[in-house]
Amino acid sequence: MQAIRDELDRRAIQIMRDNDRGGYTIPTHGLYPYQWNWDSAFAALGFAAFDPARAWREIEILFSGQWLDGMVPHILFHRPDPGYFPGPDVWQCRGPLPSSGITQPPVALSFARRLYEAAPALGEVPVRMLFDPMRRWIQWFLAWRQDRGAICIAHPWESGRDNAADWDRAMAAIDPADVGSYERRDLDHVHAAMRPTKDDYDRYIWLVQRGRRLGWHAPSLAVDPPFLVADPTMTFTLMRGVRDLIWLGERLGLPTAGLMHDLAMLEQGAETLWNPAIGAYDSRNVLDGAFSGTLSNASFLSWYGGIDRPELARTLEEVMAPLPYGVPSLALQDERFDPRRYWRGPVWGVLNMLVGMGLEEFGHPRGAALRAMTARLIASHGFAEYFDPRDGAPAGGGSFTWTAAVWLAWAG
Ligand code: 2M8
Repeated sequence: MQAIRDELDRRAIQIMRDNDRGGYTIPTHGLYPYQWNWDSAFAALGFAAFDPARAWREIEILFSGQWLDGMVPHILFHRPDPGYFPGPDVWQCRGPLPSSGITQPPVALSFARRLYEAAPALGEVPVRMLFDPMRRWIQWFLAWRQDRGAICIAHPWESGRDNAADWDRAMAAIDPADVGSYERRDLDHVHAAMRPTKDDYDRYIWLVQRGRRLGWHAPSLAVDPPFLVADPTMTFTLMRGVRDLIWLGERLGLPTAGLMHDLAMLEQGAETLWNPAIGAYDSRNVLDGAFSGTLSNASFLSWYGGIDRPELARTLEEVMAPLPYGVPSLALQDERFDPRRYWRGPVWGVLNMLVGMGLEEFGHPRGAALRAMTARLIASHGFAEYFDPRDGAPAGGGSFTWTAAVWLAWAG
């Protein structure tokens, strides 16, 4: 058993090293050749297991792309690579580095605390350096992505759960007739049945074209937004991030004024995402006020955010019961469940980890079970991007950084 573990550790470390581009890590060769925001945060946790200084470098480079208004982009295009669409020429953003014009779930805030706790002497300087940038990112979320205290996405890519069923109705309201022609590159790497559809992509690109037209100027983008959905992924990862930043500030004597108030607001915001009809947290379309009625893996992030909810534990039991490898990105019971299509059914190591860590912190036995299931999944099916939740068949890209990181930081 120990020999198998050691071999998996070795393979995971090798994947992290192979995907290291010198201070930042790509998610996987070919399909995703740039630095992605939350992938990088997970990468940092993976590195922390064998090279803590390299772990901080990952986060520092991520923040080197922060915009003047506080946003930390979802992709940093350090070196041009024609193998990914849409690249920097399509986004046309003007940050300190070529980047996309949207953000991603701010797990980096919380993982910075984990890195610090693992090695406080090494972490003190980076935390002092990153503290104000981290605060400014939080303020950006509250200024430009907040509705009734919940945190919204202005593009499906912001949630990280790109084609989740959560956005179906909100996406249907967009008419992308004038999007023009473009060439997808993802289908060169992964079978179309495992990726978002053309209807999805037309809308993704149409939203990028709108942002570009408006110069990625946050106040202009906020006028009559065509897509704005309050999302449990964003709300709970930011809530957790604020908690962890308060913890770091108190520990190091850094200014935390205002953060308690932000936290209280996010806790109220989370209440607006509770959908009694599904007994779980749900996405809420800000433009028409309607819940999406979707049980996703993000529905169970409240423990990670710091909120325990007994009714939610019951719903989690129902969602996990028929499946062997954890929380699917869409419940099997949902008629839209599609076991290989990306965020519409497959199980993802990263989401299992966030849900599981939260449950473990509250002492729920399901947390340890989820960790064991994730370990079994990776041990038997490798370090894929995501997996069929029924039999664990690997799907999407291979040799994936965040799956390796989940093994090193949590499951293994
Ligand atoms: C996926 O998203 C990108 C766009 O950002 C894509 O499909 O091109 C998502 O799974 C996202 O959560 C992830 O950060 C990214 C890189 O792994 O890939």
